[in-house]
Amino acid sequence: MAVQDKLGAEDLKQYYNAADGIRLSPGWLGGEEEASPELAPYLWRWSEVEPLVLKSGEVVTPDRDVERRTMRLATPGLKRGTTHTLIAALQLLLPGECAPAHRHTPTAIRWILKGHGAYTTVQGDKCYMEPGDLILTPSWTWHDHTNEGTEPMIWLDGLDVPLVRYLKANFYEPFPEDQQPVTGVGDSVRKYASGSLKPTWGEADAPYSPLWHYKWDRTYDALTNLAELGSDPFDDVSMEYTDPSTGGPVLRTMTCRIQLIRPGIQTKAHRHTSSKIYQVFRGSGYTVIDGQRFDWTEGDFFIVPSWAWHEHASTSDGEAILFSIQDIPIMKSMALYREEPYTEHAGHQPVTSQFNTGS
Ligand code: 1HN
Repeated sequence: MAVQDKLGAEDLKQYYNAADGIRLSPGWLGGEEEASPELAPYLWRWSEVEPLVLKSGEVVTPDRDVERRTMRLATPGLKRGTTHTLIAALQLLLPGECAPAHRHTPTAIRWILKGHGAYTTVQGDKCYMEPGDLILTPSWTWHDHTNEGTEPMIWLDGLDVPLVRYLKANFYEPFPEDQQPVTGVGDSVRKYASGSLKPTWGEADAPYSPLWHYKWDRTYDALTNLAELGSDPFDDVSMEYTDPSTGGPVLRTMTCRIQLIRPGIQTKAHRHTSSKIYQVFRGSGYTVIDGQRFDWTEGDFFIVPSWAWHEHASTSDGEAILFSIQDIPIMKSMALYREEPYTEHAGHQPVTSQFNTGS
């Protein structure tokens, strides 16, 4: 190396020792800075997850100590996270229970899986949860969950906790009462869910969508209408939930997507710089991730790490619907988002292995 030739071996050693003594590290000697852990894709089966989530009802009760009864999707290689930026957890709320009000800087979404008769209150707005609904809890908004029905309620929580912790910006505050005062019922839906119309007054200037409840019937209508018109080669009939005031993603750190894979469709492979957590809302099929085949069926969860090749396929006897959260908005805000199509083998990866739980 040219620089080293100028000093004798002894002087060079002294130089490095002196630098080390005052905590300077020569960049030209190589070595990596701290990096986030390498993640392998993973899949959780609903048939295995659901019984343990239901059983968690016998283990703890949400109160001011426990706050939330959640079971996290804990990816191998991470301590408690699901990807390096996001976590997903299954939350169970039994009839008559209330998960008390609080707020935190991490942003959350709820993707409702099972049950009826429970609601989440977000900043005073009571949102009744039905399967297939998406409910947002943007950064620093008050939220509490109550089940006034007769069935156990289960939903998926998605949060950007690992990212916010890494950025040292994690703050939390409990609300003085278990429930915050209710100021409206479904008001964000009534004001903003029409999509193409919004009130002329009270312009929201919050850094997130003023609509925070996306009802399943509208979502499914949108998907089936789009299915008649077109599709994406990598994701088939794929839609992004949007902030009606900007047309952009619903949250600053996470975007939520819903995609319908028509019966018998196999998409082409691509990769992009975002991490993704999927829930199989309906149907069955498989996803090939970096050459490994992950077979999935209704209710399963799986992750696709950043920059991993992936392609999806549904079985021929029915449509499949995948919900996902992805950290694309972070990557785009830093101009770090890139995407690449897989060009060999007509766009399909050779399958070299098959995922089994515990493998
Ligand atoms: C949280 O506040 C909720 O409010 C759910 O329902 C899951 C996981 C990690 C940190 C905070 C909730 C959470 C969470």
